[in-house]
Amino acid sequence: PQTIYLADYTPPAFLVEQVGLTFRLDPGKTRVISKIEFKPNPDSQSGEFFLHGENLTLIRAAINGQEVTPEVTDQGLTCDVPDGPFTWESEVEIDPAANTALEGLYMSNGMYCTQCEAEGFRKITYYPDRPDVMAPFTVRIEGPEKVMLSNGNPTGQGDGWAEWHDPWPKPAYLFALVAGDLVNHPDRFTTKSGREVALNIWVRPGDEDKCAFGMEALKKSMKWDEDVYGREYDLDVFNIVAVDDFNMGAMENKGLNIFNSSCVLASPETSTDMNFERIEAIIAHEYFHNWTGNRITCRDWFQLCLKEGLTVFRDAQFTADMRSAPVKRISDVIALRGRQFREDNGPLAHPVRPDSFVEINNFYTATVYEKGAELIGMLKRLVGDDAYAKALDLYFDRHDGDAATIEDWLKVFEDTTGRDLGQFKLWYEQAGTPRLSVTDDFKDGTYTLYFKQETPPTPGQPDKAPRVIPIAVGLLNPNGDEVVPTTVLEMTEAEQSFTFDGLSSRPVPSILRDFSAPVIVQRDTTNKERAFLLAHDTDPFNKWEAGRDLARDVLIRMVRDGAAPDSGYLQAMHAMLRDDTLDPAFRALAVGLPSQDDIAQRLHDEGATPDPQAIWEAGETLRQTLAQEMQDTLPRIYAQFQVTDPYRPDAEQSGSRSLANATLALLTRLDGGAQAQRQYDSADNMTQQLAAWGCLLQAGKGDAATAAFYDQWRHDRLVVDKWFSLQIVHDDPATAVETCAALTNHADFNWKNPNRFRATLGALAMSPAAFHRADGAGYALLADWLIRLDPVNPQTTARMCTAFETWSRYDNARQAHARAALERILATPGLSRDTNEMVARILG
Ligand code: HT7
Ligand code: ZN
Repeated sequence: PQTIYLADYTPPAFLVEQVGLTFRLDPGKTRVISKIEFKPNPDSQSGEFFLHGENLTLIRAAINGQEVTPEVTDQGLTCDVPDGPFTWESEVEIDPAANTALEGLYMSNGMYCTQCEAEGFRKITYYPDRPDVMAPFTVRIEGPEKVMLSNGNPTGQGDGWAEWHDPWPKPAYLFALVAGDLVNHPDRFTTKSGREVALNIWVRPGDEDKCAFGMEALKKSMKWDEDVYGREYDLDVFNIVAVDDFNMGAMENKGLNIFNSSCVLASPETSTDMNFERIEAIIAHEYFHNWTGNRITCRDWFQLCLKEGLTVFRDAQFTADMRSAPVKRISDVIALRGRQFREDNGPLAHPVRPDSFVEINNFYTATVYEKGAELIGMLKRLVGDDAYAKALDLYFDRHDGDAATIEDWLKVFEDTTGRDLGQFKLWYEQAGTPRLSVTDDFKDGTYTLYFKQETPPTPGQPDKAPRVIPIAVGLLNPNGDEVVPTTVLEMTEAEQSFTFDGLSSRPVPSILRDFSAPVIVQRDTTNKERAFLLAHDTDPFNKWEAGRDLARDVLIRMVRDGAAPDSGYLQAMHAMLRDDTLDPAFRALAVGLPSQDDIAQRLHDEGATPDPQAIWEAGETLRQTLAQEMQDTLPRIYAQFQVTDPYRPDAEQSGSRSLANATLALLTRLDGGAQAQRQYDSADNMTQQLAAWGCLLQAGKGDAATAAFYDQWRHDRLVVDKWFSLQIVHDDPATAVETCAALTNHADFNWKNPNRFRATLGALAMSPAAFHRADGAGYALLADWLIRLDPVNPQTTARMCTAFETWSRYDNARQAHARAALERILATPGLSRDTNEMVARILG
């Protein structure tokens, strides 16, 4: 397979002035007729006319009305063209019903649907399918479908046809078409300049009652983007469609966002509080792309973080404003460490802006998205809030309508602030998570912090230069008062120290407040100091972090040294749980343990070989001990945080439920599931029902609830996904592989549906002790299914290969099993480019 390099970028030979498309819909043989106005690009040296095209049957082609016979390959076509502007016409036939890869035009439950990012448009018609070719689109759809949608504004419709015009020049990856038997949940929004926008959420009949929350989220997002970024919506309609078969969460097509139904449909009975929060965030994310992604797009796919990092950052700001900022920050850091640090530490590590790829779909990663967002956060911290706002205004002014680069992005900050961001750019170019070692010293009233940064080698990048790291620091007195409020230290050297004068006693440092940079802090400290910070730190993130560090230390000692759970930790947690001055959502997060994967990574970093089963057992023991330590408190907290008001998925109520449910999980370890059974029987919302069922499963008392849950929800595909998942996630690791295998034989296991596949095999991959079982059964089962899925859906297959990315940290026997599974996948005849690239990189 061919590797594409950022360094090889050249501008397109031809630009597009206008696109006209006609679709004659038919499940097995849809006709796509295109009429495209091309003009030579004065910035290009090449005169070669090349159009991408894959899996297309060319019926006819013409230039300026004259039939032509292009040279066609399986990648596209070339053709002689006249000098100057010309009109290209083609007619192709495609087969949406046979398109199981869910890329291009495909069918989902009888509905036509598209997914064009990154390179799906070339499966619809011949076109220069690259993001730096932008054009207005006019689309006519012909077919018997009740609803036929495309981008932009509707311009006409009649019996069997509908026409749309999108005046905003856009790259082909933002094209969308949806047609089917859909019903809408309508609403309206008036923009700040008075434009009336018709809003619709389109769903399958029967799902109408699950749209209201998504619609509110959309209106809040529209208002927030006006208020905070001054960005107004720019079309007369904004449509969202829910689709059951979708490879990712959602897609920001101009004026016609397409959503995985799991990321938009919500009701209290069928969705958890976490589902509601995620839906709100994804709706905001896709909406915010209208400016950061659509109006300003990426020059090429290497610049993906330009739109994704910024849009993730914006959606995080939105959630922080709508809900609790500290809880959002803590949850984001948990996710970042769980997915991005893991990626940065393994064979798939790559820069936020990669410089080469084989298959771009493999680069929609936590590094591009989440680390990309962290870079924006650091930039904002370094330049300050006012300069950030000015730079963003300049970015929108200067680049509206452009296909831009990271250089363009950094330049607006340089021009706004006069700062040289050359060193900051390393964050985009160097892979790997910097280790920040910290030591300190106190003498004659002066406190000194010494920092050293080091980034381990990553594939293709053995040596790293020091980066600029904003380190937010506060200092506390031994009595718990803050003597130095949050100060941002700017580290630019490999080793650097900072002093604080005039202190009467040695302070306790609170380092990397609010997680001011995506680094791993390494500091020898005592559990006494951690407990002190847990009790006194004024920075909510570091307060939580102190508890997390304590728990990690305790777990590592338990696994590595066979130590008993530390009593200091137990007491600190107990005090925190009882502290009614703390937000319940914060308490729920603080009482949680670091993930098994986190412990495995830390042990590996220390040079030890992690044993996934021992890590799981230590977690179980620690939870059991915590429950015993808190036994007098748990019933009170559980009762105190029962919500009696009608269900609302807001931060306040969901915070209470999360604490009550965290307490229930501990209580279950004491009462064997009696309280969980009562909660299960009386639950009137999915958050309560699912939490109770999870506790029962964990306690080995879940059989009746498992059957009842299925009977109650078998008609609801999104709840059935939960039913598949939970049985695996809460199973004993000794039997979870067999449970997963048995579920793949269930009549409802539709493995071609990505949600169901992820709910089942993804749940196994997310359960470290089960997936990394010593006999290799977890690896073998996943490999079997990935081999089966690959010819049907390469994107989802390749994505799930990441389950193997940590394989080399385990013992020789496990490594041999994992290698055998990976090699078996790699040896599969006809393996997709997507999966081939992933497995080859994972094997190293
Ligand atoms: N920009 C989108 C990324 C995307 C995608 C979405 C659905 C299916 C396949 C996809 N490939 C890439 C989603 C986003 O980041 O907002
Ligand atoms: Zn996005």
